[in-house]
Amino acid sequence: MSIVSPFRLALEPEAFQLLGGCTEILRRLSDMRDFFADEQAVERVLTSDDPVIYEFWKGECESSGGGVSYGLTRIHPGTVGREYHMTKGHFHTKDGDEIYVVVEGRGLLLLQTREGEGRTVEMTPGHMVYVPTGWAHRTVNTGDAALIFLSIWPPGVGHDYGTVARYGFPQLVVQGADGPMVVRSPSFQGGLMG
Ligand code: PAN
Ligand code: ZN
Repeated sequence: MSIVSPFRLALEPEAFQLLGGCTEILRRLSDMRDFFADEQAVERVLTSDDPVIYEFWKGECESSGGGVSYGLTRIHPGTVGREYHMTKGHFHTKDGDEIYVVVEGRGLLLLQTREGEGRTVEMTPGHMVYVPTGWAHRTVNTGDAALIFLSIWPPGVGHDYGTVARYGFPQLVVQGADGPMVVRSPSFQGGLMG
């Protein structure tokens, strides 16, 4: 039986960076070719730059109680074409619920089932969002500043990015004349995924 000591951690990228045992993952635009809708816009940006779209830091506490996985994500503000910066998004490969807690910034959480049912939830500081088992989730930064959020999920839950790369989400979040707009993705086919 492993014994885990209690600890406290600031919800800031710098604190997670300094934490021993935390893994840092950096997603640049070139890593996200299959995820943004406007392929021409992606290639246009990549001719001169390969910006970091988001970073996340994740750790795991192992204990006899089953443990817990946790991560802090920072999505930088901006758009690719008209689509706002976002995470790749994934299904969990095993059953496992997740909680997101918004620390700063503003955005939208896109959710979908394997049957293609979509939901959109606002992300604002001081709020949590529950992601039930079976719902793929992608976070979009619709603000002018970084969107930072904490996520907590059960250890051993794998991340399936391939299904999202192949099918996309039903919703696209794009910059409109009066701010962010959620529109139906023209390439989304629906049907059973995976
Ligand atoms: C989050 C995500 C994190 C990065 O910790 O992994 O926000 O998004 P992608 O994994 O889609 O690149 C989570 O949902 N963990 O399960
Ligand atoms: Zn997840």
